[in-house]
Amino acid sequence: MTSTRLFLALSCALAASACTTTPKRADTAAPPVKTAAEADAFVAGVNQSIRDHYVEEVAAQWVANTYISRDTEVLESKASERSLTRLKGAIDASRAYEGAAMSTPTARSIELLERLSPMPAPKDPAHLAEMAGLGSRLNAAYGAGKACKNPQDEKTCRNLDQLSQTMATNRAWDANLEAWQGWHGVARAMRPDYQRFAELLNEGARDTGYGDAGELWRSGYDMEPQAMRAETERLWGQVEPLYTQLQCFVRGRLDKKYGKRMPTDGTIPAHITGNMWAQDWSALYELVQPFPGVAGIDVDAALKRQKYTPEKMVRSAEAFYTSLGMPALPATFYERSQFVRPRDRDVVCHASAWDLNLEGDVRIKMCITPTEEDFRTIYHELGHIYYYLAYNSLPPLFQNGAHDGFHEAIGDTVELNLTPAYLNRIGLAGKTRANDKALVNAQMQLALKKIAFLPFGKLIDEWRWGVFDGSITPQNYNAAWWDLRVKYQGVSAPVPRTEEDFDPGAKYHVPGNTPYMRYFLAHILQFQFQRALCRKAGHEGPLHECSIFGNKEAGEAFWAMLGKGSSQPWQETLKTLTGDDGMDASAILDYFEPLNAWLVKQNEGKTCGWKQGS
Ligand code: X8Z
Ligand code: ZN
Repeated sequence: MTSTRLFLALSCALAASACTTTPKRADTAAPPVKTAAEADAFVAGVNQSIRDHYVEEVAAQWVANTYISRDTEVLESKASERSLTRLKGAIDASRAYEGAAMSTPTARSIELLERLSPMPAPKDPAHLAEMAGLGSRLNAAYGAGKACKNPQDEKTCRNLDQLSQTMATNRAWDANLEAWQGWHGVARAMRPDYQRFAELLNEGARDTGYGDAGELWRSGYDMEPQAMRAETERLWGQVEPLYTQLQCFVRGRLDKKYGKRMPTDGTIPAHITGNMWAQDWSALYELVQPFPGVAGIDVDAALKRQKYTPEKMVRSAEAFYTSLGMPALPATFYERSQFVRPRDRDVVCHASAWDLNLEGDVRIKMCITPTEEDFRTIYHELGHIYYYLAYNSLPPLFQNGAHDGFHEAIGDTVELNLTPAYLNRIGLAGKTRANDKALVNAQMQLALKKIAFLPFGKLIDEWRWGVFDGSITPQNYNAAWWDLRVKYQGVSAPVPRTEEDFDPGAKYHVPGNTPYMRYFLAHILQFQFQRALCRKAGHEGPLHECSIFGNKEAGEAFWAMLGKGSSQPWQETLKTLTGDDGMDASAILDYFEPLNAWLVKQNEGKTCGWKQGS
């Protein structure tokens, strides 16, 4: 699985020469010099050990996520404890190779080892066990979470799907507030566990040689951790003006609808964005559509009308990938995946993609309903699946994304090709006439997903980095969370919050311990990838009109990139596909220029932006 607690693609800069040395640590005594052959053998041994244990460990995770119970939680946490202990042993043993001459792939493998897990292991075995136990418990608590009017009566409970559906389909202020408060109430109980969990992650990070867990997470980008932080600032600076325009326009429409109930500080209350976390505003399209008379695209209605089953939705997404020349999914994918929410047990419904054996036993775990949102998420998940398949022939240590943002960007790139013309071609949209108004409508629809997400994508880990480095303390977990929500998103809490609340825990990736900056990076990268693929496909004209459906040249270049896994610094991988030297928001900005121009005009004379700090 891509967001697993076991494996994570994190890598560090290495010279591109054929032979290099691993950096020496100042605090270690002079080690006996190892030969390059010994280093190769060490790495081969680590790769073999990963293969030997992988199936059992991931099987435990799979059942813990698809059948939540006390027992599967025990199995998962014990498997994770053993796995992290072994990983720790390998990391410790790798210190003997510091300063030794070795081949570039071997040196890179050793570097990757340290950052393989976002859950670094404390030296103290009791603490390691405690950390693994908390990780499993938090994950299960999220998966099994329900908001109950009467906790004694199951029938009064609603799970996340049901609460989310209310928020997406019902525009009534009070109904949305009830759903929002219900789910955020679930997270309160996670607070003490999370606090302890964060302490243990930090202990593990320090025992591995990092200042704190955030520094370890930021070290996975082939650059210094502080340069990585600066990079996220730089990218945010590029896209912030576009986000501010969107926020301003959407807030104006919400002001019209909700009148006096709206705050006067320019922020949008989190519960009326159509999404539990205010990270995707697609559900507001009806309310904000620029040209109401001009036919928009209603994929939701088409999926329902045509009685799309979950499997049919998945096969439709698969057909896009195979049209690019990528292989058909193995039969076991359809036999073993979880497509729907089981009727009789709790599961973690948050969508994920898994590789159960590093050699083709790939699966997704979702709770699919016939909605456009789920249809698009399937494309996203298949991006992970095709990445797994493309790099399955590499050694396990290289079976990861070039960086974790790459992994998240693959399916999203393919999803960008769901243009009105393509949707028409597969029968999910009528014939749309291309004109300026239809274009602005279509761009608004996409921006409510892709642009609205950007500040959210950035702030989650800004919060966790702060928790890990101590600048956010348990006494102000929740207040700091809302400071960031206001600062970046211009989204505010709909009702007063206190430190009894633990609103970050309402978002899967916090109890699930999945680093989140990857999604911010992916939202920038996917437009870079799309621009490059469209060039390969010979597309001329504006980027938003391009669909690479059926294009084998683009497919080949894409597949070649996936096949590199994490075997080289991501900068090289990016350059080969795109020619770009680094991540850059110019592609996303170019893409949305028609909408941006329209928004700027609409917002003329308005005071955009919002007040920060209370
Ligand atoms: O978690 C996901 C994927 C699984 S890797 C469904 N995403 C983020 C989220 O839901 O918060 C995709 C977009 C952002
Ligand atoms: Zn993903």
